[in-house]
Amino acid sequence: MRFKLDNVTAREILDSRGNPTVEVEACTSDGMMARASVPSGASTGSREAAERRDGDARRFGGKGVLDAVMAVNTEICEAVRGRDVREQRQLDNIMLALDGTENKSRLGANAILGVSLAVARLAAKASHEPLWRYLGGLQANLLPVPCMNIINGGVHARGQGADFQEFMIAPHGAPTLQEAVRQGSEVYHALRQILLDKNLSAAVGDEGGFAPAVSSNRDPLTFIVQAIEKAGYRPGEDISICMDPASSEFFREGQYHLRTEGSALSAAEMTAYYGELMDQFPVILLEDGLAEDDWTGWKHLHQQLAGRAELVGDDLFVTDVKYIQRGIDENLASAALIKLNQIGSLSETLDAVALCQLHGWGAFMSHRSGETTDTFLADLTVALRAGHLKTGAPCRGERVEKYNQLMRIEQALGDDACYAGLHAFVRRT
Ligand code: 2PG
Ligand code: MG
Repeated sequence: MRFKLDNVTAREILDSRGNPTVEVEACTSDGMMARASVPSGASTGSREAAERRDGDARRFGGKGVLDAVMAVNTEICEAVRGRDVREQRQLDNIMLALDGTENKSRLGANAILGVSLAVARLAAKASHEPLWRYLGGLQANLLPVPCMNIINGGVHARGQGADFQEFMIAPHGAPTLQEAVRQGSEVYHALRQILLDKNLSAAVGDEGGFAPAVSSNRDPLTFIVQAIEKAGYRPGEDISICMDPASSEFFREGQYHLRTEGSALSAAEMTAYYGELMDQFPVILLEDGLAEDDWTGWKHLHQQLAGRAELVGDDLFVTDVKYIQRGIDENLASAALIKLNQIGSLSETLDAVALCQLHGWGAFMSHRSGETTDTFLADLTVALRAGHLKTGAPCRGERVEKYNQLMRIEQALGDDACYAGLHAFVRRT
Protein backbone atom coordinates (compact mmCIF):
# COMPACT_ATOMS: atom_id res chain seq x y z
CA MET A 1 0.00 0.00 0.00
CA ARG A 2 2.74 2.38 1.03
CA PHE A 3 4.53 2.18 -2.33
CA LYS A 4 1.56 1.53 -4.59
CA LEU A 5 0.89 4.27 -7.11
CA ASP A 6 -2.79 5.06 -6.93
CA ASN A 7 -3.17 8.09 -9.13
CA VAL A 8 -1.40 10.75 -11.19
CA THR A 9 -3.12 13.99 -12.07
CA ALA A 10 -1.88 17.09 -13.85
CA ARG A 11 -2.78 20.73 -14.13
CA GLU A 12 -1.67 23.75 -16.11
CA ILE A 13 0.37 26.27 -14.08
CA LEU A 14 2.61 29.21 -15.04
CA ASP A 15 6.38 29.22 -15.41
CA SER A 16 8.78 32.09 -14.72
CA ARG A 17 8.15 33.67 -18.12
CA GLY A 18 4.42 33.58 -17.53
CA ASN A 19 3.93 30.72 -19.96
CA PRO A 20 1.84 27.67 -19.11
CA THR A 21 3.56 24.46 -18.05
CA VAL A 22 2.64 21.08 -16.59
CA GLU A 23 2.46 20.29 -12.88
CA VAL A 24 1.83 16.70 -11.80
CA GLU A 25 0.67 15.21 -8.51
CA ALA A 26 1.25 11.54 -7.79
CA CYS A 27 -0.44 9.70 -4.89
CA THR A 28 0.03 6.37 -3.19
CA SER A 29 -2.84 4.16 -2.13
CA ASP A 30 -2.49 5.26 1.47
CA GLY A 31 -2.86 8.91 0.56
CA MET A 32 0.71 10.19 0.36
CA MET A 33 1.19 12.85 -2.34
CA ALA A 34 4.17 14.40 -4.16
CA ARG A 35 4.27 17.09 -6.80
CA ALA A 36 6.63 18.10 -9.61
CA SER A 37 6.59 20.61 -12.44
CA VAL A 38 8.33 20.92 -15.77
CA PRO A 39 10.60 23.71 -17.09
CA SER A 40 10.85 25.03 -20.64
CA GLY A 41 13.69 26.40 -22.77
CA ALA A 42 13.96 29.36 -25.15
CA SER A 43 17.19 28.48 -26.95
CA THR A 44 16.17 24.88 -27.58
CA GLY A 45 18.21 22.35 -29.52
CA SER A 46 16.48 21.01 -32.61
CA ARG A 47 16.94 17.39 -31.46
CA GLU A 48 15.32 17.90 -28.04
CA ALA A 49 12.37 15.79 -26.89
CA ALA A 50 9.14 17.46 -27.99
CA GLU A 51 7.24 19.64 -25.58
CA ARG A 52 3.53 19.30 -26.33
CA ARG A 53 1.69 22.62 -26.76
CA ASP A 54 -1.99 22.94 -27.67
CA GLY A 55 -1.48 25.34 -30.56
CA ASP A 56 -4.88 26.91 -29.88
CA ALA A 57 -4.18 30.60 -30.47
CA ARG A 58 -7.15 31.61 -28.28
CA ARG A 59 -5.33 30.44 -25.16
CA PHE A 60 -1.83 31.66 -24.21
CA GLY A 61 -1.04 32.41 -27.84
CA GLY A 62 -1.11 28.70 -28.62
CA LYS A 63 1.24 27.76 -25.76
CA GLY A 64 -1.38 26.07 -23.56
CA VAL A 65 -0.60 22.57 -22.27
CA LEU A 66 -4.11 21.21 -21.73
CA ASP A 67 -3.52 18.31 -24.14
CA ALA A 68 -0.43 17.27 -22.19
CA VAL A 69 -2.44 17.59 -18.95
CA MET A 70 -5.15 15.40 -20.46
CA ALA A 71 -2.57 12.80 -21.51
CA VAL A 72 -1.43 12.52 -17.88
CA ASN A 73 -4.94 12.36 -16.50
CA THR A 74 -6.13 9.65 -18.87
CA GLU A 75 -3.72 7.44 -20.82
CA ILE A 76 -0.65 7.78 -18.61
CA CYS A 77 -2.59 7.43 -15.39
CA GLU A 78 -4.25 4.24 -16.60
CA ALA A 79 -0.91 2.78 -17.68
CA VAL A 80 1.03 3.44 -14.49
CA ARG A 81 -1.64 3.04 -11.83
CA GLY A 82 -1.03 0.16 -9.41
CA ARG A 83 2.75 0.02 -9.98
CA ASP A 84 5.34 0.26 -7.22
CA VAL A 85 6.57 3.87 -7.13
CA ARG A 86 10.16 2.69 -6.59
CA GLU A 87 10.18 1.02 -10.01
CA GLN A 88 11.32 4.22 -11.68
CA ARG A 89 12.81 2.65 -14.75
CA GLN A 90 9.83 0.39 -15.43
CA LEU A 91 7.47 3.32 -14.98
CA ASP A 92 9.49 5.47 -17.36
CA ASN A 93 9.67 2.64 -19.87
CA ILE A 94 5.90 2.13 -19.72
CA MET A 95 5.43 5.80 -20.64
CA LEU A 96 8.00 5.66 -23.44
CA ALA A 97 6.34 2.59 -24.93
CA LEU A 98 2.90 4.15 -24.56
CA ASP A 99 4.12 7.26 -26.37
CA GLY A 100 5.68 5.20 -29.13
CA THR A 101 7.54 8.03 -30.90
CA GLU A 102 11.26 8.84 -31.15
CA ASN A 103 10.92 12.24 -29.50
CA LYS A 104 7.93 11.84 -27.15
CA SER A 105 5.78 14.00 -29.39
CA ARG A 106 2.58 11.99 -29.02
CA LEU A 107 2.05 12.26 -25.26
CA GLY A 108 4.52 15.13 -24.89
CA ALA A 109 7.87 15.18 -23.09
CA ASN A 110 6.31 17.68 -20.68
CA ALA A 111 3.60 15.17 -19.72
CA ILE A 112 6.04 12.25 -19.36
CA LEU A 113 8.68 14.17 -17.43
CA GLY A 114 6.12 15.61 -15.01
CA VAL A 115 4.98 12.11 -14.07
CA SER A 116 8.53 10.75 -14.00
CA LEU A 117 9.66 13.38 -11.48
CA ALA A 118 6.52 13.33 -9.35
CA VAL A 119 6.77 9.55 -9.01
CA ALA A 120 10.44 9.75 -7.96
CA ARG A 121 9.63 12.33 -5.35
CA LEU A 122 6.72 10.21 -4.12
CA ALA A 123 8.98 7.17 -3.84
CA ALA A 124 11.44 9.20 -1.75
CA LYS A 125 8.64 10.39 0.48
CA ALA A 126 7.20 6.90 0.92
CA SER A 127 10.72 5.68 1.76
CA HIS A 128 11.02 8.43 4.39
CA GLU A 129 14.15 9.79 2.75
CA PRO A 130 15.00 13.19 1.36
CA LEU A 131 15.04 13.12 -2.46
CA TRP A 132 18.82 13.57 -2.79
CA ARG A 133 19.45 10.62 -0.49
CA TYR A 134 16.80 8.44 -2.10
CA LEU A 135 18.27 9.07 -5.55
CA GLY A 136 21.94 9.02 -4.62
CA GLY A 137 22.30 6.79 -1.55
CA LEU A 138 25.41 7.06 0.59
CA GLN A 139 27.49 8.62 -2.19
CA ALA A 140 25.26 11.71 -2.19
CA ASN A 141 27.46 14.12 -0.29
CA LEU A 142 29.12 16.28 -2.94
CA LEU A 143 27.83 19.86 -3.16
CA PRO A 144 28.22 21.38 -6.63
CA VAL A 145 29.93 24.61 -7.65
CA PRO A 146 27.00 26.96 -8.36
CA CYS A 147 27.62 28.56 -11.75
CA MET A 148 25.56 31.72 -11.46
CA ASN A 149 24.47 33.47 -14.62
CA ILE A 150 24.92 37.15 -13.80
CA ILE A 151 24.83 38.65 -17.31
CA ASN A 152 22.10 37.50 -19.68
CA GLY A 153 22.32 38.04 -23.42
CA GLY A 154 21.05 36.38 -26.60
CA VAL A 155 17.40 35.36 -26.62
CA HIS A 156 17.28 35.58 -22.82
CA ALA A 157 17.70 39.35 -23.21
CA ARG A 158 15.33 39.57 -26.19
CA GLY A 159 18.30 40.19 -28.51
CA GLN A 160 18.98 43.59 -26.91
CA GLY A 161 22.17 42.73 -25.01
CA ALA A 162 25.30 40.66 -25.66
CA ASP A 163 25.28 38.06 -28.44
CA PHE A 164 26.50 35.45 -25.97
CA GLN A 165 23.60 34.16 -23.92
CA GLU A 166 25.16 33.49 -20.52
CA PHE A 167 28.06 34.86 -18.50
CA MET A 168 28.36 32.90 -15.26
CA ILE A 169 30.56 33.09 -12.20
CA ALA A 170 31.86 29.92 -10.56
CA PRO A 171 33.03 30.48 -6.95
CA HIS A 172 35.13 27.30 -6.93
CA GLY A 173 37.58 28.53 -4.31
CA ALA A 174 34.97 28.76 -1.56
CA PRO A 175 35.22 26.23 1.25
CA THR A 176 31.53 25.34 1.22
CA LEU A 177 28.45 25.68 -0.99
CA GLN A 178 26.98 28.16 1.44
CA GLU A 179 30.06 30.37 1.17
CA ALA A 180 30.03 30.01 -2.62
CA VAL A 181 26.45 31.26 -2.70
CA ARG A 182 27.40 34.21 -0.51
CA GLN A 183 30.34 35.10 -2.74
CA GLY A 184 28.17 34.82 -5.83
CA SER A 185 25.57 37.12 -4.35
CA GLU A 186 28.20 39.67 -3.34
CA VAL A 187 29.67 39.72 -6.85
CA TYR A 188 26.17 40.04 -8.30
CA HIS A 189 25.53 43.15 -6.23
CA ALA A 190 28.96 44.60 -7.01
CA LEU A 191 28.22 44.09 -10.69
CA ARG A 192 24.90 45.88 -10.37
CA GLN A 193 26.67 48.95 -9.02
CA ILE A 194 29.34 48.82 -11.73
CA LEU A 195 26.67 48.74 -14.44
CA LEU A 196 24.75 51.62 -12.88
CA ASP A 197 27.97 53.67 -12.59
CA LYS A 198 28.47 53.17 -16.32
CA ASN A 199 24.90 54.28 -17.01
CA LEU A 200 23.98 50.80 -18.16
CA SER A 201 20.71 49.12 -17.30
CA ALA A 202 20.57 46.78 -14.32
CA ALA A 203 17.24 45.30 -15.42
CA VAL A 204 17.36 41.53 -15.54
CA GLY A 205 16.86 38.90 -18.25
CA ASP A 206 15.09 35.54 -18.18
CA GLU A 207 17.56 33.88 -15.81
CA GLY A 208 17.86 36.77 -13.34
CA GLY A 209 21.19 38.12 -14.61
CA PHE A 210 21.57 41.73 -15.76
CA ALA A 211 20.93 42.35 -19.43
CA PRO A 212 22.81 45.55 -20.34
CA ALA A 213 23.10 46.78 -23.92
CA VAL A 214 26.82 46.17 -24.47
CA SER A 215 28.89 46.87 -27.55
CA SER A 216 30.90 43.66 -27.55
CA ASN A 217 30.98 40.25 -25.92
CA ARG A 218 34.16 41.25 -24.14
CA ASP A 219 32.37 43.93 -22.12
CA PRO A 220 30.49 41.51 -19.85
CA LEU A 221 33.74 39.69 -19.11
CA THR A 222 35.48 42.97 -18.24
CA PHE A 223 32.62 44.03 -15.96
CA ILE A 224 32.49 40.66 -14.24
CA VAL A 225 36.23 40.66 -13.49
CA GLN A 226 35.81 44.16 -12.03
CA ALA A 227 32.87 42.97 -9.95
CA ILE A 228 34.79 39.98 -8.61
CA GLU A 229 37.60 42.32 -7.52
CA LYS A 230 35.23 44.92 -6.13
CA ALA A 231 33.60 42.23 -3.98
CA GLY A 232 37.06 41.36 -2.60
CA TYR A 233 37.82 38.14 -4.47
CA ARG A 234 40.61 37.09 -6.84
CA PRO A 235 39.53 36.39 -10.43
CA GLY A 236 40.65 32.92 -11.44
CA GLU A 237 41.76 31.97 -7.93
CA ASP A 238 38.55 32.29 -5.99
CA ILE A 239 36.05 32.81 -8.75
CA SER A 240 36.25 32.00 -12.46
CA ILE A 241 33.93 32.58 -15.39
CA CYS A 242 31.79 30.17 -17.41
CA MET A 243 30.20 31.13 -20.72
CA ASP A 244 27.33 29.77 -22.75
CA PRO A 245 27.25 31.71 -26.03
CA ALA A 246 24.40 29.38 -27.18
CA SER A 247 25.93 29.85 -30.60
CA SER A 248 23.29 27.87 -32.54
CA GLU A 249 21.20 31.02 -32.11
CA PHE A 250 23.59 33.18 -34.15
CA PHE A 251 24.86 30.57 -36.62
CA ARG A 252 23.57 31.11 -40.16
CA GLU A 253 24.87 29.81 -43.46
CA GLY A 254 28.11 28.50 -42.06
CA GLN A 255 29.00 31.62 -40.09
CA TYR A 256 28.69 32.97 -36.58
CA HIS A 257 27.09 36.42 -36.68
CA LEU A 258 28.03 38.69 -33.79
CA ARG A 259 25.60 41.60 -33.96
CA THR A 260 27.24 43.70 -31.25
CA GLU A 261 30.64 43.42 -32.88
CA GLY A 262 29.44 43.67 -36.48
CA SER A 263 31.31 40.51 -37.49
CA ALA A 264 30.64 37.14 -39.09
CA LEU A 265 33.17 34.45 -38.19
CA SER A 266 33.93 30.93 -39.36
CA ALA A 267 34.15 28.08 -36.81
CA ALA A 268 37.95 28.36 -36.82
CA GLU A 269 37.77 32.13 -36.28
CA MET A 270 35.25 31.69 -33.46
CA THR A 271 37.60 29.16 -31.85
CA ALA A 272 40.48 31.59 -32.12
CA TYR A 273 38.28 34.31 -30.62
CA TYR A 274 37.43 32.08 -27.64
CA GLY A 275 41.14 31.38 -27.25
CA GLU A 276 41.81 35.13 -27.04
CA LEU A 277 39.06 35.56 -24.46
CA MET A 278 40.60 32.75 -22.44
CA ASP A 279 44.00 34.51 -22.63
CA GLN A 280 42.48 37.68 -21.21
CA PHE A 281 39.85 36.42 -18.81
CA PRO A 282 39.63 33.51 -16.34
CA VAL A 283 37.18 31.40 -18.37
CA ILE A 284 37.08 27.77 -17.18
CA LEU A 285 34.00 26.49 -18.98
CA LEU A 286 32.64 27.08 -22.46
CA GLU A 287 29.24 25.65 -23.39
CA ASP A 288 27.90 25.56 -26.94
CA GLY A 289 30.86 27.50 -28.26
CA LEU A 290 29.82 26.22 -31.68
CA ALA A 291 26.46 25.32 -33.18
CA GLU A 292 24.46 22.11 -32.87
CA ASP A 293 25.20 20.89 -36.40
CA ASP A 294 28.79 22.08 -36.65
CA TRP A 295 30.32 18.68 -35.76
CA THR A 296 33.57 19.36 -37.65
CA GLY A 297 33.89 22.76 -36.01
CA TRP A 298 33.51 21.11 -32.60
CA LYS A 299 36.36 18.72 -33.35
CA HIS A 300 38.69 21.64 -34.03
CA LEU A 301 37.42 23.57 -31.01
CA HIS A 302 38.13 20.59 -28.79
CA GLN A 303 41.62 20.11 -30.22
CA GLN A 304 42.43 23.76 -29.61
CA LEU A 305 40.83 24.49 -26.25
CA ALA A 306 40.26 21.26 -24.30
CA GLY A 307 43.23 21.96 -22.02
CA ARG A 308 42.00 25.42 -21.14
CA ALA A 309 38.34 25.07 -20.33
CA GLU A 310 35.67 22.43 -19.89
CA LEU A 311 33.94 22.23 -23.26
CA VAL A 312 30.27 21.45 -22.79
CA GLY A 313 27.81 20.36 -25.47
CA ASP A 314 24.21 21.42 -24.89
CA ASP A 315 22.27 21.74 -28.17
CA LEU A 316 24.85 19.35 -29.63
CA PHE A 317 23.98 16.44 -27.31
CA VAL A 318 20.51 17.32 -25.91
CA THR A 319 21.04 14.98 -22.90
CA ASP A 320 20.69 12.02 -25.27
CA VAL A 321 23.08 9.06 -24.89
CA LYS A 322 23.06 8.60 -28.69
CA TYR A 323 24.64 11.97 -29.33
CA ILE A 324 26.83 11.95 -26.21
CA GLN A 325 28.25 8.59 -27.36
CA ARG A 326 29.05 10.13 -30.75
CA GLY A 327 30.78 13.01 -28.95
CA ILE A 328 32.84 10.54 -26.93
CA ASP A 329 33.75 8.42 -29.96
CA GLU A 330 34.78 11.44 -32.02
CA ASN A 331 36.39 13.33 -29.12
CA LEU A 332 34.30 16.46 -29.66
CA ALA A 333 33.87 17.82 -26.13
CA SER A 334 34.69 17.16 -22.50
CA ALA A 335 31.24 17.41 -20.94
CA ALA A 336 27.54 17.27 -21.69
CA LEU A 337 24.97 19.68 -20.40
CA ILE A 338 22.26 17.77 -18.56
CA LYS A 339 18.68 19.01 -18.74
CA LEU A 340 15.84 16.78 -17.61
CA ASN A 341 13.30 18.13 -20.06
CA GLN A 342 15.67 17.93 -23.00
CA ILE A 343 15.37 14.14 -22.93
CA GLY A 344 12.09 13.91 -21.02
CA SER A 345 12.41 11.27 -18.29
CA LEU A 346 14.43 10.75 -15.13
CA SER A 347 15.78 7.33 -16.14
CA GLU A 348 17.17 8.59 -19.44
CA THR A 349 18.74 11.55 -17.64
CA LEU A 350 20.46 9.13 -15.23
CA ASP A 351 21.75 7.19 -18.26
CA ALA A 352 23.18 10.35 -19.82
CA VAL A 353 25.04 11.28 -16.62
CA ALA A 354 26.29 7.71 -16.13
CA LEU A 355 27.69 7.66 -19.67
CA CYS A 356 29.54 10.92 -19.09
CA GLN A 357 30.98 9.75 -15.80
CA LEU A 358 32.08 6.42 -17.23
CA HIS A 359 34.23 8.23 -19.79
CA GLY A 360 35.67 10.90 -17.51
CA TRP A 361 33.41 13.54 -19.00
CA GLY A 362 31.79 16.26 -16.98
CA ALA A 363 28.03 16.28 -16.44
CA PHE A 364 27.05 19.93 -16.15
CA MET A 365 23.58 20.03 -14.60
CA SER A 366 21.20 22.70 -15.81
CA HIS A 367 17.88 24.44 -15.33
CA ARG A 368 15.93 25.97 -18.25
CA SER A 369 15.33 29.65 -18.91
CA GLY A 370 11.63 29.08 -18.21
CA GLU A 371 11.49 27.57 -14.72
CA THR A 372 9.21 26.96 -11.77
CA THR A 373 10.23 26.88 -8.11
CA ASP A 374 10.59 23.09 -8.26
CA THR A 375 13.95 22.09 -6.74
CA PHE A 376 14.31 18.58 -8.16
CA LEU A 377 17.44 19.67 -10.03
CA ALA A 378 19.28 20.59 -6.82
CA ASP A 379 18.65 17.19 -5.23
CA LEU A 380 19.54 15.37 -8.44
CA THR A 381 22.86 17.23 -8.75
CA VAL A 382 23.92 16.14 -5.26
CA ALA A 383 22.63 12.60 -5.81
CA LEU A 384 24.72 12.18 -8.96
CA ARG A 385 27.88 13.88 -7.63
CA ALA A 386 27.85 15.98 -10.78
CA GLY A 387 30.03 18.64 -9.12
CA HIS A 388 28.68 21.70 -10.90
CA LEU A 389 25.34 23.10 -11.94
CA LYS A 390 23.87 26.23 -13.43
CA THR A 391 20.55 27.50 -12.28
CA GLY A 392 20.65 31.21 -13.02
CA ALA A 393 21.48 34.30 -11.05
CA PRO A 394 21.40 34.55 -7.25
CA CYS A 395 18.18 36.48 -7.82
CA ARG A 396 14.53 35.66 -8.71
CA GLY A 397 12.53 33.04 -6.85
CA GLU A 398 12.67 30.25 -9.40
CA ARG A 399 16.49 30.56 -9.56
CA VAL A 400 17.38 31.07 -5.88
CA GLU A 401 15.09 28.28 -4.72
CA LYS A 402 17.52 25.75 -6.23
CA TYR A 403 20.52 27.38 -4.54
CA ASN A 404 18.57 27.56 -1.28
CA GLN A 405 17.75 23.86 -1.53
CA LEU A 406 21.45 23.10 -1.99
CA MET A 407 22.19 25.02 1.21
CA ARG A 408 19.54 22.99 3.03
CA ILE A 409 21.10 19.76 1.77
CA GLU A 410 24.56 20.92 2.82
CA GLN A 411 23.27 21.69 6.29
CA ALA A 412 21.50 18.32 6.52
CA LEU A 413 24.75 16.55 5.60
CA GLY A 414 26.69 18.43 8.27
CA ASP A 415 30.28 17.21 8.54
CA ASP A 416 29.69 14.69 5.77
CA ALA A 417 29.22 17.44 3.20
CA CYS A 418 32.00 18.01 0.70
CA TYR A 419 32.26 20.98 -1.70
CA ALA A 420 33.32 20.09 -5.25
CA GLY A 421 35.51 23.12 -5.97
CA LEU A 422 37.81 23.40 -8.97
CA HIS A 423 38.03 19.62 -9.54
CA ALA A 424 34.50 19.69 -10.88
CA PHE A 425 35.73 21.24 -14.12
CA VAL A 426 37.11 18.79 -16.65
CA ARG A 427 40.12 20.20 -18.45
CA ARG A 428 42.30 17.87 -20.45
CA THR A 429 46.03 18.34 -20.53
C1 2PG B 1 20.86 26.91 -22.13
C2 2PG B 1 19.56 27.11 -21.39
C3 2PG B 1 19.64 27.19 -19.90
P1 2PG B 1 17.28 27.56 -22.50
O1 2PG B 1 20.98 27.26 -23.31
O2 2PG B 1 21.77 26.30 -21.60
O3 2PG B 1 20.44 28.21 -19.42
O4 2PG B 1 18.72 28.04 -21.96
O5 2PG B 1 16.57 26.92 -21.35
O6 2PG B 1 16.61 28.81 -23.00
O7 2PG B 1 17.54 26.56 -23.59
MG1 MG C 1 23.10 26.17 -23.32
